[in-house]
Amino acid sequence: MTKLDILRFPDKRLRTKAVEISTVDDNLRTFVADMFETMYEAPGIGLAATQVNYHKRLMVIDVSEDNNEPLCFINPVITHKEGIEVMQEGCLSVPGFYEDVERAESITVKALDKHGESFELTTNDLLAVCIQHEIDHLDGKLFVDYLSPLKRNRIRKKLERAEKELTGQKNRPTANL
Ligand code: QAP
Ligand code: CO
Repeated sequence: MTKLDILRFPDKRLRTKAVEISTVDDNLRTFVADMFETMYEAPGIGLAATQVNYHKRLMVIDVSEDNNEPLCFINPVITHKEGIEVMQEGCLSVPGFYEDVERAESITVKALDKHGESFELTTNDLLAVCIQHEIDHLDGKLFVDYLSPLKRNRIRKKLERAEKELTGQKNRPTANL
């Protein structure tokens, strides 16, 4: 089992559009297990492959209290959307920030499971919102894209500063005259 590194906004790699997966094999299942481990340890309720710099259409979700309802979606496609719901969202790639986002309240999604079997799921509320959030990642989209440019830039600047402090690459001038 391997815990994977999660890319953080505004990393450009989060803007990559993921490609479809053609074969579901043991290698992929190992990667899926690593994604679940990474998500549970974060802890988070959803993780898209894009966030761990793997640009294929794969995401894992578990919105249960006890982390015992793992859902794996390969090549997910939303086939139906209904209603509107505003929910406060966060993201492992945007740590520390939570904002209201408007999405469909109820959806039907079609995907392959980790055995390569096709399934369809109709759901609402948190799970429906989470599925839409994770599919956005596979298309290079983040929840901050739904916010005003002002809010988004504030978040970007705070995360850029935090990143510089973390890597010790703070670019300070040697002389301030
Ligand atoms: C997406 O997000 C989601 O800021 C999944 O410091 C979230 O798992 C969809 C997390 C809410 C719908 C509603 C965020 C962990 C986890 C943070 C997550 C943080 C630590 C976010
Ligand atoms: Co996210």
